[in-house]
Amino acid sequence: MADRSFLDWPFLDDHHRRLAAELEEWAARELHTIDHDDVDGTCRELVRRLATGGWLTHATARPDADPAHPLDVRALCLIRETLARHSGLADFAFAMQGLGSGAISLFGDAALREEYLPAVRAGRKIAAFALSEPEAGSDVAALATSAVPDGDHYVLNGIKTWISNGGIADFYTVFARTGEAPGARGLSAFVVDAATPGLAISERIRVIAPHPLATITFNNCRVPRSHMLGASGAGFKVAMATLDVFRATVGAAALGFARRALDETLRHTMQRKLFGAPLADLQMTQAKIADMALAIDASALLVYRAAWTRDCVASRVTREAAMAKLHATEAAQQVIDQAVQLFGGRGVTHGEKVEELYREIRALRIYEGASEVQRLVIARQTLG
Ligand code: COS
Repeated sequence: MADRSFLDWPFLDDHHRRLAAELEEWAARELHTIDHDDVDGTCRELVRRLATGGWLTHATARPDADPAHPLDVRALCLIRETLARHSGLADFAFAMQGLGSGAISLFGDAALREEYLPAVRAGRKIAAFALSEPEAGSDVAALATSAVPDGDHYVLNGIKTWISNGGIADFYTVFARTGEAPGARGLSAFVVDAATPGLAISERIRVIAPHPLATITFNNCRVPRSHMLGASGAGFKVAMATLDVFRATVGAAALGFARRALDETLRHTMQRKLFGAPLADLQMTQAKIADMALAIDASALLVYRAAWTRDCVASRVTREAAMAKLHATEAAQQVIDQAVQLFGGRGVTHGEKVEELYREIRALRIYEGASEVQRLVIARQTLG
């Protein structure tokens, strides 16, 4: 059982502690029968179960939320950490309901919030975040998808790729160039229903840890003006502010994967005999376990510091969120790699949890801002 002492840290309130305990119980009961063969079907089923369990209420702004703090970022992190420890796909399903609707929670007007957020909470609509393009992933200001005003609509043309939930989403938060100014100042954000004529899934993408992912094309896709999020030309800031919230939660998911790897390692090294004694008796094993435990605590401190800062101190946590994501994802990769090493041949065998974690963790160092982007962000914030 993963270390729970972090729940007593002052970053968290009692309602977070109750939430963590309830989710732990729910996850142990509901997530052990996840079928990974039909990934789309499994994700739909997970969204349904997460909705029934009431967990998706935390993925969106509550109707009565303080406008300055529409999301409880500590709750988001606790939920992602816990789900990731039990099932990578359950974490994915929860996270995408949050990220895909995040810009609506943060920037949507009353009508958009009312139209989409209750449906996301109830699992009736699956959400997705469509930012990356074939020629613009890290450099968001270079994105080329265009949105041209035409009466009461904008007409979208372009390609988005590596879009999580692509193919199963009911709507996409899409960032496109509206051209008010060059670069970052000429983008806007839109909510686009998947059934809108002109939106097509042009390719499904298969990845090392399977989850729904696709390339989407927009061909004269007409989106009502009322579906714009925030002001026209403010799309870059909408994207960045949304990522500021969700990057800390990516760190939390990485933390969940790392804790699971440590749990698996402790069980294995205490049972497995080597040279007539448990593997855990070897000092070389103990050095690895010490490094793993230390990396996990350092990640947890950064993740919950970022979440607490967003909830209680500052509306902008660019630096804290970047540090949390960078450290937690890179550290989790190391922790899981050590776990695989200690499992030996079993560690690279399909069906072993550590083998699955080894594949699951890799994308987290890339999506929602690669580690190199996080370093750039931290350096800029530090240089002032
Ligand atoms: N919150 C609010 N505003 C922000 C912001 C944030 N976190 N970050 C930047 N801005 C504002 C800046 O203040 C600046 O505003 P002004 O024009 O009013 O001065 C504007 O946005 C442009 O910022 P900046 O000059 O830093 O933009 P860059 O083009 O240099 O981009 C990086 C910076 C690389 C950091 C950005 O493009 C990024 O985060 N890229 C990674 C994107 C990503 O996560 N991709 C994965 C897709 S999602 S799976």
